[in-house]
Amino acid sequence: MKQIKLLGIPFSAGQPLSGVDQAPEIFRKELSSSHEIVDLGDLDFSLCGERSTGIIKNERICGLGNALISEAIASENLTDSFLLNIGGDHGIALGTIHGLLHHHPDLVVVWVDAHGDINTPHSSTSGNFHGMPLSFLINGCQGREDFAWLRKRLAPERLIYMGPRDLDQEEKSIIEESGIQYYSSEDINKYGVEVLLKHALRAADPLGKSRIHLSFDVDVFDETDVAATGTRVKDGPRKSEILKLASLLGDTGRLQSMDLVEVNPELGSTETMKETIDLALEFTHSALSHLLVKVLQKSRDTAPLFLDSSNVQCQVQKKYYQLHYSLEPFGHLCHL
Ligand SMILES: [Mn+2]
Repeated sequence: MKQIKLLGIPFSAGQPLSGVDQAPEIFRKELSSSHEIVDLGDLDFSLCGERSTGIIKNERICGLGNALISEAIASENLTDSFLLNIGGDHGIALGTIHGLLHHHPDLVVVWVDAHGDINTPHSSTSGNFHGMPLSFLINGCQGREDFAWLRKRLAPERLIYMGPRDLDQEEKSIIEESGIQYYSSEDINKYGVEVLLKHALRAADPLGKSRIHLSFDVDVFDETDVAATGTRVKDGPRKSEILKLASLLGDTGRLQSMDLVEVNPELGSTETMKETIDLALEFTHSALSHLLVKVLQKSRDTAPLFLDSSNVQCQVQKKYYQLHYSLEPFGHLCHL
């Protein structure tokens, strides 16, 4: 049976607001009451540098922070495990996916988001790194020394967008030129996720053998449904379609891992903040439901008990990853 490993990634340097780093603690508590979780603890970004301005804001923290995330995931034993990464802003997906590519070089990534997150440092108008992780995954370090540790690349044909509707002009060109599969919020409402996902997975992975990573940004939902996130966008896809997308991915049997990002408990009223968290949880439960069924079946096999909070264990394996990157050994590999 697959176990769920939870990695807390309280990272907020990819955007300007505080609060998004508090999400791992909240979700850890909520999820461990309903799922059997192996808790890997939180990553610590305090040694990754100081906040700074520049073409990429907080560039060093974003670069070295993602090196830390990648190393933590690459060195984790993921055999028979589902990895749940809880951010944090979406900037963490550079590290999570880079780490996963170490285990599965042919990984397919389903990016569920209102945005493209594929700006280059030069095309970005804000300088916020959470709008750039995909450009580093696809293009490598782009001459930035804090990203010189990047080794793996995500092939554009293995990336699938679901739900975007707020892209910069240059992002549109990048997506078009790279031939990345793109299903907007409008497409989802028109055709439904089931037919789109089937088509997309067949194109990205014709043999149907690759593992799938789900990178879920809560801002994919309509702005009226998610008060507690930093960059809300109108004209979102129907809630039911996005929730269905999560369970369909689980049903493939190939979903290996998931990022849950951009929930900011400091935004919205007490009530609307809670609604955002509940919606993110509902999505996560849907993505994990195929695993939960197995837990239920197993408990029935072994004892005539219903699964309730009294027999769900939260196994805590706190690990403290140390940042052991220094820039020097990698500097020469970064083509400036
Ligand atoms: Mn995003």
